[in-house]
Amino acid sequence: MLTIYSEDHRKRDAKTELCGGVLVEPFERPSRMDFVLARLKETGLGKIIAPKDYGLEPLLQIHNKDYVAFLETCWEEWTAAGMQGEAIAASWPARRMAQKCPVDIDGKLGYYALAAETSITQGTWEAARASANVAIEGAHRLLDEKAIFSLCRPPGHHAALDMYGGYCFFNNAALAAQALLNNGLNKVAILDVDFHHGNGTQDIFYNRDDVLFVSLHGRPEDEFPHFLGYADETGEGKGKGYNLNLPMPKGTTFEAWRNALHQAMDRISDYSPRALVVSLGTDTFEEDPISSFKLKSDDFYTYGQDLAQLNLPTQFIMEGGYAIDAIGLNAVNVLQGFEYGANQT
Ligand code: Q9C
Ligand code: ZN
Repeated sequence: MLTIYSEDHRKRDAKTELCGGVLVEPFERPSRMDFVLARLKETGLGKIIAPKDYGLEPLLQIHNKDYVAFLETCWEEWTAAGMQGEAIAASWPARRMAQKCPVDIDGKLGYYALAAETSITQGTWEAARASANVAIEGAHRLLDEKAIFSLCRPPGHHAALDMYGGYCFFNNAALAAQALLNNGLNKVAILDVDFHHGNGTQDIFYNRDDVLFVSLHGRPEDEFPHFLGYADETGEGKGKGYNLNLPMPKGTTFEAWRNALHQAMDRISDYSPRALVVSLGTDTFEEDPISSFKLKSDDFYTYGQDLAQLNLPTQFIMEGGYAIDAIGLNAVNVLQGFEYGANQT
């Protein structure tokens, strides 16, 4: 399987994450990629190539112009305002307040942030752009390949039309799906197996029927992003029936999770898409420090094999996974399982 990867992710190297009332070293850190790269090399999964730069145009098909401009200048504005630490949102346009973007950088951060854990720093823009390019390159390559691994960092599935947070800035899976559509694959399914609900991806495609979004995740009652991901969110307008959420309780085992996966796969088969994008987070792993499902490393191989049964051109997009020394094993297990399964069918 061909992997797309950019070294530029290293420019995203925040020192702080707001967690439990203190600033900690971010869970989403550059070394995550080293474990995936090491495992890719160890297993000989395939070639690893860098993406081209696709510029801002594809980003503007998914995100608001003013949001993209904010990300580009945020760090500059923050330092120009004389702030000491990294840029963190501290106030929001909450219920019954004006939904207007202020001029002040503190106000802008609150306007565009969906959560406060994600600090914006020098290099965040460059890394997020590189991650988007990794996703878009992968989508273009899927025209000639059966499967692609877009090794994206920073992750993307929490980023919406005009919001960042949950470690995400651009929605890489959405960018990939849109690039596939632009290339004439007229129906695309996105399957999100990251532990967290892909609120950004859901939001972006909520009123569209050309992209089916299906997500397996920790229940919003218990888990981040807390305010989206309920089972009764099924889409709106033309998109009615094209959004499927399968929330699960803390402690969910592979057996229960796999049943949900098969339900997700049935819905995807019924849709008959031309391609599949998998938002691949490995934070469902039992040892993940911020999640609460119970998957073991072998389970990732098993479900990779299951996914091959859909028999679709498939683009895997790296999302979360914070049990850092196991992220390579778990992610590549999915890819190896998929390749094994694809050879059987
Ligand atoms: N104190 C992804 O997996 N909440 N994002 C962390 C830790 C935010 C996860 C709570 C989790 C975001 C792409
Ligand atoms: Zn996650």
